[in-house]
Amino acid sequence: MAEYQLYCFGESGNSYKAASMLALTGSDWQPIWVDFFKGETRGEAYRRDVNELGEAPVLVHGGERLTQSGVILDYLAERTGQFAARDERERREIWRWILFDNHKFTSYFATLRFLVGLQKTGETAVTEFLRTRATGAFGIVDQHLAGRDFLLGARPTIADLSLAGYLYYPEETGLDFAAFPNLDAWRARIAALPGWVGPYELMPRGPAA
Ligand SMILES: N[C@@H](CCC(=O)N[C@@H](CS)C(=O)NCC(=O)O)C(=O)O
Repeated sequence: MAEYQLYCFGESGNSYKAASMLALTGSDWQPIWVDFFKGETRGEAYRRDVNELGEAPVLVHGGERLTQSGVILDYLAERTGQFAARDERERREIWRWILFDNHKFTSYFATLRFLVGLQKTGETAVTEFLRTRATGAFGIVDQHLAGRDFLLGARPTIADLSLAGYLYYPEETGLDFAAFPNLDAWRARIAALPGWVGPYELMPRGPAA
């Protein structure tokens, strides 16, 4: 059995945040596929045995079971010493971006992609609202990245892996990356790191995918 087990599924960018960290750090890990589209995360057994929050990702490491991608990233940074903060100030800066990611960046963009790209809802008031909010969050990150290679400066950290989690999926969202040149160059810089693998190559997808 591998050292780390990750409950995940290919379409989940939150899972991908953890999976990409495991890949980029050369960790010994194996995915455990979660059948999200058949409702596994909403089932009683999953909430009882895997994650009471009813979400993926979940990282299992020996006797540890961790949930929330930010917590998993922090744990792996601490264990591997890679993509980690070098001091307390950096640690706070990393958490500032991870919290922004979870609240404003991933939350709006991932929901937009889920509705437009996966559920194919077409345009609605909800998708219009989400695209406006995602565009605002993208603009903030794009501006911050002007003159910086990565969120904290010259070196990539788990903050970058958190925010970039949903930026490699091919599904349509109606959001144009060309409008955010710093963000677009930054996601390419992350994809050029040694050991980087895209989400659908790294994590299993269901039989219907
Ligand atoms: N803040 C959480 C979000 C996790 C999350 O929303 N995961 C989704 C998949 S991307 C999920 O499992 N949703 C299950 C559900 O809503 O039923 C994290 O970063 O881990």
